[in-house]
Amino acid sequence: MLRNKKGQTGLGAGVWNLGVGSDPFGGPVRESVPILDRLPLLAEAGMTYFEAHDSEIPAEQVEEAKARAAACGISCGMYTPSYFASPVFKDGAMSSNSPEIRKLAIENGKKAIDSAAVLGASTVVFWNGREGFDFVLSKNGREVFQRLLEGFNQIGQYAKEKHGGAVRLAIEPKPNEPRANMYLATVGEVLYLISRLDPALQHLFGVNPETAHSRIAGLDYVWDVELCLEAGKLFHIHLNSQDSQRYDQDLPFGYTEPLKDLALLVVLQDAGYAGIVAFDVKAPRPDEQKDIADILTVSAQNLVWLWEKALAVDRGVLQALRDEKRNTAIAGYLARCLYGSVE
Ligand code: XLS
Ligand code: MG
Repeated sequence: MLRNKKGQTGLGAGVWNLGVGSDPFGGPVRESVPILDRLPLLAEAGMTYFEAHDSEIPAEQVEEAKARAAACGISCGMYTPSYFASPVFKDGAMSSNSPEIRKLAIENGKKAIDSAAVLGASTVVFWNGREGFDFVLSKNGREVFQRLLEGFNQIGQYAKEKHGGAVRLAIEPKPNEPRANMYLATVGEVLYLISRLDPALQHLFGVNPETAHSRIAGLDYVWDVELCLEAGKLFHIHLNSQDSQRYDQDLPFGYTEPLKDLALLVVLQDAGYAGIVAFDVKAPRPDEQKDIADILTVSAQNLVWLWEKALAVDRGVLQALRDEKRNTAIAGYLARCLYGSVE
């Protein structure tokens, strides 16, 4: 629980965070925990909300998942259509060159909204997955943008008519992986896309920034989140860490850049962010089966510690240093708040 937070104070995590440890170079190293058996593991790790893809908890299973989650005291915070796992989406979903595949992607998006409503989740995330290209000119980028507009407009219209805005839609940017280049690569690109959607639907659309994805793009995640907040579009957030600009690592939150994480929490507190704070992390390959949830407990512990430290940051001191144009001293003050001081 995040003390003095506005709105939802519990933490969330994905059922996919507790995977079998496979990577592009090797298969599973742990037994696969059946998806619904991961719900009690998330609850024991201190999560209030679980998140799942339609490929993990399909529409036919949502009632059962809801009951299993309720039995261990958690609920669905976010649900999301997988636009990456099935071979049918190997060259994109809503951006595909094939009209049948685009249609299927839109249908899956609508179905995910219905499932989210049954689960009681207020947010459906659209991660760009395989929306992208490995070779230039394999798709016409201008047409792709129109396809994305058309797809999201149709999905937004459906959400509005069927659920009257009870389910909000958050697009999650990522610059690469699994594709060499991905459409909707950055927060700025997603905000631009939203600004081009049907004005009557734009209020349903927001962003789910992920700290590591900004880092993979070489961007600063504090500014990315500030930009979402300024636009009134921070609908959800995925926290994790990234050890430099390489492959997507999904390391524990608070691990690589604690000072920047502290600053991020100051920003969220000052903006009165009321939505769910969730982790998108990955149990590392070497971790034993019995320790599979360490990635969550470490992330949660780091977050709670940093959240408390962020509450203690004296905003008056920050403002005074800003007024005095002492930028380096601001860095020093944050470090002092983080590391403490030896008097
Ligand atoms: C992958 C994404 C993914 C989304 C949900 O990099 O972060 O896990 O959060 O599809
Ligand atoms: Mg994510």
